[in-house]
Amino acid sequence: MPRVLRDPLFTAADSLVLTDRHIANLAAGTLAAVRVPAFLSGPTCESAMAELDRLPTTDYDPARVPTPILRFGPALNDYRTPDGALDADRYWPAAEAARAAWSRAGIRPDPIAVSLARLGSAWGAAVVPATIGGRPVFGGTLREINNGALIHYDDLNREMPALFDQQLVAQLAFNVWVRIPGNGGETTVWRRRWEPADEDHRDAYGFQPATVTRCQHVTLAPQAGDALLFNSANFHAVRPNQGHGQRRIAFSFFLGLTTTGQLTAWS
Ligand SMILES: O=C(O)CCC(=O)C(=O)O
Repeated sequence: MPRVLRDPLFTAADSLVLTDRHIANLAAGTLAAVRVPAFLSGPTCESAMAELDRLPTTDYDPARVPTPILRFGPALNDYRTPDGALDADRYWPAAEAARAAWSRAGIRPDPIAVSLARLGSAWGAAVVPATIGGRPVFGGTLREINNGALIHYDDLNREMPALFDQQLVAQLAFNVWVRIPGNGGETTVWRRRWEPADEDHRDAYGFQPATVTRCQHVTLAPQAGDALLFNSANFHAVRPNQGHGQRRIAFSFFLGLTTTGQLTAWS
């Protein structure tokens, strides 16, 4: 049997306090993930759940994301043209409509605002929206992933190069859950990034399991209220909920570390 060599730094940290060091290590690619238990309080999760029905939800583009994932708020890569640009005519009206619907829903406390403020105080400077031609993009989708998510990576520098006014050196995924299934729904992050040869193992927006065979990984099963931050250039996936009628609902956005040391957010 070949010896399994492990990277001792690629671990999942559990921490009540999120720090700038966590964010820096995730951006540098050494740390696998940081989970912050009870990032949102029980009442904040419950009041968000009570208001969710007021938000207009839609599926991702089924041609790109065949597993049903319900979401509120536009995700930039659903508005990607075949050459990696933004379909601005479709994106901006959707972004404005989502902003208006979010403010009409008036969810208080606002889980996105609370999350951005905590991330900003960990980093020591406010998180600002990423911009395109000076115009802030939408940040803060709500996603219901009950049937899992394929093994995939998210790296805007690769998917939509030079889209933002800001230049990104790292991209992190932030999720905070307001509902979690009793069984299933774990998130796995592999110590493995995309390579050109992986294109031979594409599976819709994701990649076949062989892509990550024998790669070191961490698997996390967050509870409602917990937040999870990881470097989204690492392959990651979500196990389907086990059992009927269980819901897995998170507020989520990406964080980008820029060449000027700023944290930007988008969805
Ligand atoms: O829901 C999760 O655990 C991760 C979702 C995901 O794929 C992402 O945030 O990029």
